[in-house]
Amino acid sequence: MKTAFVTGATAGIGEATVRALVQAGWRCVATGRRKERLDALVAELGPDRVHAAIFDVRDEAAMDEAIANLPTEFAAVDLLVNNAGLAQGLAPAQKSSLDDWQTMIDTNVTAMVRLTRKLLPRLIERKGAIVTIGSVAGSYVYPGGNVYAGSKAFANHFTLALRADLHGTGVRVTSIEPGMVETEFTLVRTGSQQASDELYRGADPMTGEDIADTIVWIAGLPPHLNINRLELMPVNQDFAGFRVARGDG
Ligand code: NDP
Ligand code: 8X3
Repeated sequence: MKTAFVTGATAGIGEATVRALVQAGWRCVATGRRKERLDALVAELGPDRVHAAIFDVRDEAAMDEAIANLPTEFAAVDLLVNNAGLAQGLAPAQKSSLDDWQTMIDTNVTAMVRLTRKLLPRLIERKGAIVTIGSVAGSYVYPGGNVYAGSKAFANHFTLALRADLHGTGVRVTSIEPGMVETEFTLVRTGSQQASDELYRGADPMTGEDIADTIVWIAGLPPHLNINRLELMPVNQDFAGFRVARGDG
């Protein structure tokens, strides 16, 4: 049985990915800060299939401890799903909070590259795979996207750069770049369930399960085949965004 290491498994895309991978025959290390949610996943799917690693991805010592304490049967990692991440705020750059910006950089960029670097030797040994959840926000900007968009452009591009460095190792690397997925993402970003409900209302957004199924499909492809980038959107969202500001009001 193969092992996946899925970050951000307490909600949304990550939680759905753990369920879908287990259903497809994988065992998973499921990470996140909310212990009760990870405990519930273990209870639902079984301790032989899910190991809960409770840590804040921004805390390097806690990350090291979680990796060092992996039970033997979960320690040989075949698939890393770099999913944990967040947006904070939608204010324009000139009104944004620097603390929010730092949190996004620490989580979406620093923690993601750190964990990837720490797990690379295991992934190379197993000729495994890395799937990073970037975003369309890394390719198409929108007002208030600022540092979130920048962090996801980094995630998208770092993932492609990994492909180059891992040339010849047999490790497959994929950047998944979704548009609107209804999860806790907008609740976290805005702090408002109402704002979240309004954003998704009538849009028929993608679900965590949609992205999870895509990850399972990619992870199950034959070892000679690599999906480099995959951009997904709900049919009701598109990427046309040019604007003109006129001096005459
Ligand atoms: P959710 O808010 O539903 O889930 C985010 C997950 O990330 C949670 O499990 C959360 O766990 C974890 N996480 C956040 N910060 C930390 C931290 N400091 N330490 C450990 N875990 C952390 O959002 P999504 O499922 O939507 O987001 C998953 C990924 O998908 C993110 O990288 C996001 O940028 C990306 N994405 C989302 C899109 C969307 O429209 N929803 C579209 C494109 C990309 P906990 O809080 O328990 O620690
Ligand atoms: C999340 C998608 O469009 O809200 O990465 O930025 S979007």
